[in-house]
Amino acid sequence: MIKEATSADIIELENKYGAHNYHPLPVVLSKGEGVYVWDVEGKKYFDFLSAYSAVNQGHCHPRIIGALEQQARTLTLTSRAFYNDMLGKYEKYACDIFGFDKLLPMNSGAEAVETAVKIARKWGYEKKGIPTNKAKIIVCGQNFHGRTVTIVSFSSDPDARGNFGPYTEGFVEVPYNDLKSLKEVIEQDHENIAAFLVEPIQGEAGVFVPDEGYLAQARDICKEHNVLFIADEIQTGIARTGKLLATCGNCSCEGFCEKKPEIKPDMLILGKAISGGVYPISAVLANDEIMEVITPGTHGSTFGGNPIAAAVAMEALAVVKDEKLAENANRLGEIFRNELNEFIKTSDIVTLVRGKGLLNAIVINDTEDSSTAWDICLKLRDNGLLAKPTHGNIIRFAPPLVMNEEELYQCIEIIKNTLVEF
Ligand code: IF1
Repeated sequence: MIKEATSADIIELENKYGAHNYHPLPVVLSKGEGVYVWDVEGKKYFDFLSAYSAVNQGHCHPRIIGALEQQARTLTLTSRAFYNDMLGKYEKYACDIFGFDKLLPMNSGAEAVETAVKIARKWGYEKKGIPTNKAKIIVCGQNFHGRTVTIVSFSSDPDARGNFGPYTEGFVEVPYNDLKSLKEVIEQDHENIAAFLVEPIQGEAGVFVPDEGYLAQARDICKEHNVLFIADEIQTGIARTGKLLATCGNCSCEGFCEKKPEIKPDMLILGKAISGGVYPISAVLANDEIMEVITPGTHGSTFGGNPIAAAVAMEALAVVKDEKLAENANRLGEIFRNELNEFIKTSDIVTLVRGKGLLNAIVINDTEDSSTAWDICLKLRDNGLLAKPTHGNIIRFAPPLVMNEEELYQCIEIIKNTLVEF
């Protein structure tokens, strides 16, 4: 009888034949359904990472898988050399939901960020009149926007950018959540600044939620100086933070929004959960006066806007609306933070919990370089819940948004019972 490969066998295989660009938690998953995943030995876990907020609709959502299967057996890829019957429908559907004139379809998040950088620069030269090759884009310290050479050129993380030079020029860094610095940098050089690129909540940095009003006032400063406000909602978007988008501000619509939320960005970048984690899909949305700088031959991608992506994204977005995932994320996020804040009063292992909707993190009361957060995640795994530290002593908690209250309370119990062991 052929021995089934064990987790150890598979880890060894990946260690030998795979580049070591990750240090995964030692658990080997082979099945996912809703809020649950199973390892190769059949052990069941709550997924509290959701593939970095890509699986907001839950693992293998039947409606999204159905759309994938249906399109996959019909027409998978035409390239954009020809039209296909799915792309226009998807572009309209998404533009109506998010309130923009146009969508440029890409595949990975980083590709969409690169696309937004290219559009901002081209707009800067052709519409704002910035002298050629002088365009600057403002970014935030501790940002994470992807892993291409241009994107890591403006990263402040030495691991992400080290030894990948020479770096792309034209980026200026300001501290996150600091309006004074942003205002200063824009005022001293506004004629050369094309855009401000920002995450509404900094995910990888450790789920930093900016002060109330930061995004709205940053947006106003940009508008005042004809600087494009670009929101990278690849991680915070698609209902994760308790609203359809983190930049929906106080608007509580489920998309298809007639109102223009007060923080409406000039360019919106989406990825991850726009496909429900079923297929790599990303997009940049903007209005005509910005998107029209893109003309035939100035940008492209073999798979960008393929029929499967169009079918999957429409269904994944419909699920968000039909199952009221933003409302659920908002309600469950409140419960999660309240319960963890109660726990913190009686524990000295956790110093704080922060987040919005179901994008939360706890800060462990130990040094950045301690292994405590990692050890806690190993114990959480043993206790049936999967999460992973972001940086050092911060553990991110981001379950699928389809979780119900009873499941959430079970997870809170697992987390509390695990933390008391430290
Ligand atoms: C890794 C976490 C990081 C993103 C934002 C663009 C991208 C991401 C706001 C690029 C991707 C992933 C990438 C993964 C770790 C994970 C992550 F916060 F989500 F956990 F790094 F910040 N903008 N985030 O979060 O999208 O090209 O990956 O599709 O690279 O280690 P991508």
